[in-house]
Amino acid sequence: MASATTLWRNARIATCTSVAAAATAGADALVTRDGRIEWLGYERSLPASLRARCEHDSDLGGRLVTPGLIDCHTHLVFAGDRAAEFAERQRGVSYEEIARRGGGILATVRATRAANTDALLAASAPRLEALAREGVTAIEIKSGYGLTLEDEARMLEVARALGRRYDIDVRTTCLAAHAVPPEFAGHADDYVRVVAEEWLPALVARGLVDGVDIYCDRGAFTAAQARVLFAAARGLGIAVRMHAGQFADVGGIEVATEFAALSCDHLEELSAADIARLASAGSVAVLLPVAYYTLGQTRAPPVAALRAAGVPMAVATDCNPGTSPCASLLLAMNMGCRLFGLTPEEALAGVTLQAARALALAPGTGTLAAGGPADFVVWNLDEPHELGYWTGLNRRHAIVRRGVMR
Ligand code: DI6
Ligand code: FE
Repeated sequence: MASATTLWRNARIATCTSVAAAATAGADALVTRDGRIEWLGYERSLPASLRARCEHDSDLGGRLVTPGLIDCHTHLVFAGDRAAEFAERQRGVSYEEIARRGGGILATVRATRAANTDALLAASAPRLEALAREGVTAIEIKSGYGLTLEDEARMLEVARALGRRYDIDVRTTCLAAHAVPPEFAGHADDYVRVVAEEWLPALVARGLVDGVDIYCDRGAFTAAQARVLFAAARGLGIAVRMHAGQFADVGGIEVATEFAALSCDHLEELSAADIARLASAGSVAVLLPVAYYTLGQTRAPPVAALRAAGVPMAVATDCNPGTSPCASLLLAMNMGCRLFGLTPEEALAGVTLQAARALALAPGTGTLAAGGPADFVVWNLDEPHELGYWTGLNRRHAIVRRGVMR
């Protein structure tokens, strides 16, 4: 959509072009045209010729401006809920025990299969809407509650439809390797082979897949199974990512980094050798503090070691009905700080710069810089660290999407 040339002035702009640049305002004005940032800096140095071309002038009242937020790990398309399991867990039954009894992920698979596509969309929409209200302009959405070719396709179609409805950039991830469906009970290897050889090519051919993920953990899939899936993904030219180390280190990171995974996610159980692997592969560590909180886990990801090794760290909601019934990226940022020890600037960079990298979004996305997309959030706040500070308070003032305020 074309937009007029606009000068946005009197702002405190956290450009988020680096972690340090997420700590403080580094500009007070920007000029947008045709959905992109044409110029950014301090207004006093705005060239007169460019100012003369600006058709609109928008005074942002000294407010904080950040890039549009990016939630780089969600499972927000699903039907039903698992509040009854929450109640069971409150009585002392563990998440893994509930899963072994056929609850957990498979309970949501039953509900999702039973919902028609309209119902699935209607159930999922409020979650995306809540994230959008917080200034989320790009999001990753996984399949993984269908576990048949057609039900996985429906989930991915719903994810794409939600993106169109809310004008949000959606990246879809095939997570058919989330759990072994009842049709393949006891035959996980066969299931992974069918996903790799039949479903993935079919879903890719239908244009529904931007990335591939596998739940590689105790009680889920093995590193050897990840290798089979990732080899197929590579053959199709599709990027990979991995759920790893949420409960146990089962050797997944070695495989993920061998396939240059865009990200490895969770990472509560992560060895020093794997931190070095992430660093040399350039994979993003996606931290999911709300899942950690919901499950009452006690071993946080090794954030200090990840930081020291220079591994980029992103933060995401993990929005899902079992371990993270949460549709607030601001809350995830706060928990990333308080539970995992991130600095506020790491948390902000984690939902902008680093989240964009985890999704391999177009250059400039997740930052504010000349040439990049004009997607930004105007906050009723002064300083970027206030974003990680508040709990349960959304101070979004306005969202500018492709240069248009809405
Ligand atoms: N890790 C998680 O935290 C979610 N999936 C995954 O691989 C849990 C999904 C669920 O319990 O429904
Ligand atoms: Fe997840």
